[in-house]
Amino acid sequence: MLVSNSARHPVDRYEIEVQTLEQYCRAAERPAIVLHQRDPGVAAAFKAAGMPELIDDDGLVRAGKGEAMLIGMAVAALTGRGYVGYIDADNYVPGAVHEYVKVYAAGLHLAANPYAMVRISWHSKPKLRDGRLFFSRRGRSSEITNEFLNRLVAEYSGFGTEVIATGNAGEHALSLDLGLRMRLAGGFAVEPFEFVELFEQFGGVLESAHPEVMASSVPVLQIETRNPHFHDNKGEDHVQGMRMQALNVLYHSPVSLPPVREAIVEFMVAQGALAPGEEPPRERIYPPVGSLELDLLRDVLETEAGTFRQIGVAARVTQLRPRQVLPGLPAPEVVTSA
Ligand SMILES: Nc1nc2c(ncn2[C@@H]2O[C@H](COP(=O)(O)OP(=O)(O)O)[C@@H](O)[C@H]2O)c(=O)[nH]1
Ligand SMILES: [Mg+2]
Repeated sequence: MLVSNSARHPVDRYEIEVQTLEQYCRAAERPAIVLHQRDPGVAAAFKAAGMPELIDDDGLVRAGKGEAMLIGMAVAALTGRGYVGYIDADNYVPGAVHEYVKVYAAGLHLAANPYAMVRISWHSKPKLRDGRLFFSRRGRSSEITNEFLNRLVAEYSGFGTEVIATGNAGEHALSLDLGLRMRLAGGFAVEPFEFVELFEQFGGVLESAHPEVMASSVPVLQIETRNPHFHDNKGEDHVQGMRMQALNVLYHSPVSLPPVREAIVEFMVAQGALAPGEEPPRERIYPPVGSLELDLLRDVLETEAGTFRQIGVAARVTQLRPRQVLPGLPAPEVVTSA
């Protein structure tokens, strides 16, 4: 599935993406679903399905990575999928993506648990340094996010740890049985918040709303790949923004502890990202996708979202049934449109 937020003017980049995907689907005999995040019909569908929080002042779904991932998960659910795996769109090496997908499948199989997540820890990120490629083992944002997540784990366990290696992992997959129960954060807070949300809901510190998940535990498999992660370099400001979004969600979590909060504020002030005495801002946290009325979402997507299309072997997509995972959701129906 492609959830795009690419520009449509003056060049319609979205249309180019769709054409490329159509060619791929024809050659590979694979189906795909596409939509544009800023299609007014997509906003109407999420509003109708019960998530008005996703809509901005222009009446469209907010721009942001977490928002795009939420759309992807909802569409996966309404077409009957059991799992969702995410791939960033700015990867320069198709072979690396192939490896991610195999790792997802292997990890979810090995987990042997209905509530499982696989997160990719890439082997290295190449950077240009003095005209040479340097295969750095660490990412500028991940390093910080992981450090503070590990600090939280260490505060609880009493043991220093580096157990969390994938706080910012854009490449990750999970079962929908788990995903539909999780709240997702907006923007670049989305990946680190997944850990925070797992700690909150299933960490055993707060009471869980899902005892059935607690009973089986939630394995998170962090798997290191062989291929380097070669992607678009968006510069220092982008990295700084991403780090702070990660720390904001960790700071405001009810499972965060005073020493961790203090260390976060100290770091932010030292970075010039926070004035002394100020509190870190809050990120947007959306309700679980499982709370959406999926039949309404589908109806409005089909009737109002002009960009929402199924490509390729249509029959294989359309015959799937929406999942009914959480109690209280309306009964699933067969998806009928092509
Ligand atoms: N659909 C959509 N995707 C987004 C948006 N923002 C970020 N992304 C996706 O998130 C990926 C990661 O963002 P990027 O800026 O590359 O961050 P980095 O790789 O962590 O430095 C991008 O490659 C996009 O695929 C958005 O507003 N909408
Ligand atoms: Mg990137």
